[in-house]
Amino acid sequence: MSQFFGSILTVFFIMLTIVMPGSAEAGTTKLNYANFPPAPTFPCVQMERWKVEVEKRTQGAVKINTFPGGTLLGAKGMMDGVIAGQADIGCICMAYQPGRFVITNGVSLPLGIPNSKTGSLVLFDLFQKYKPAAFDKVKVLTLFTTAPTNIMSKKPVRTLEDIKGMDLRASGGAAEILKNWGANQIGMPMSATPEALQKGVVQGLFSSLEVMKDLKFADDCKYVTMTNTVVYPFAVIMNKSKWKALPQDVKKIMDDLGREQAEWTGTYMDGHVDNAVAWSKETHKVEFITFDEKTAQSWNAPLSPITEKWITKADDKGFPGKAIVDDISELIAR
Ligand code: 3IO
Repeated sequence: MSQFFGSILTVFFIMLTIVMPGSAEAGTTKLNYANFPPAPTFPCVQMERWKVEVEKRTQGAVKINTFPGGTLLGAKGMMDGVIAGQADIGCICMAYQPGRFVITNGVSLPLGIPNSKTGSLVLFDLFQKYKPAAFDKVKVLTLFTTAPTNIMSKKPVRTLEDIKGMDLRASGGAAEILKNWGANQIGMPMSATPEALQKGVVQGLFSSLEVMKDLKFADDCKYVTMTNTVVYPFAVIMNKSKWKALPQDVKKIMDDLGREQAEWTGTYMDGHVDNAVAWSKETHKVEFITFDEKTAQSWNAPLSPITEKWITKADDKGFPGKAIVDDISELIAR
């Protein structure tokens, strides 16, 4: 008798799952998304926006659990951690491994990207054109860049003399710029910078200005020198077998979101930089140093060999250096 009721119950539950395919647990895919900097920073803001959009557009079939602040994977271990499946999705800054991501780091050359929206779309379209082999082991979900970089420092930097030998933090293409200005460039991820600034390991940094507010650098850095130089490139990557296992309609939703997310992030970044600049002036009395035309020229002159040198190095590694630079310039103009 109990066996009979057991069978009836089994049949009942099988029927229940058949008639209720959309029921809460059935078919829910859960994905872990790792990020290296603290939650208020722009890579995490765009992560939360992507999460909301994916959950909405898949009508709850996909649930994203976000891990800001390096709680699941840190800056340096992000790429290999996602390849190994320690996180399903991760956000990388390509500038932290310039030798590994040659083509996409081309956007960090001094070619005149004016803002984050342009930079993000240039990077996204460059990636689609070249499909760099460096990403063969992952699925790329979206890409974006920072706004152009400026010098944030404890002491004022008004002339090239002022920056000579100053311990300043930057990575990738931005690091090359600092070296050519004669600074003592120190490389480390953004996530390590607040402590380095507080301990006096560095006297400032070279990055986009929204961190003055988001990471409270305005507490230590009372001076900003406006150079509006290169951008930092980012990618959001997914474990390849996790991607392959997704239902076709979910893949399409994520693919369709890729370029839109790049543009959203760029637009958010540009607006947020403006906010952070106003906030730094008003609440922290930060001085913003701008150059007259003649001084600007003296700062641009040392940068002219950078692109040619990069082309030669890329060629040596088997990449079409000149074609990449020409494509970036053309994408910026578009
Ligand atoms: C960056 C990285 C993490 C959080 C906020 C940020 N704003 C600008 C960057 C660029 C970058 O990766 C860096 O190291 O300056």
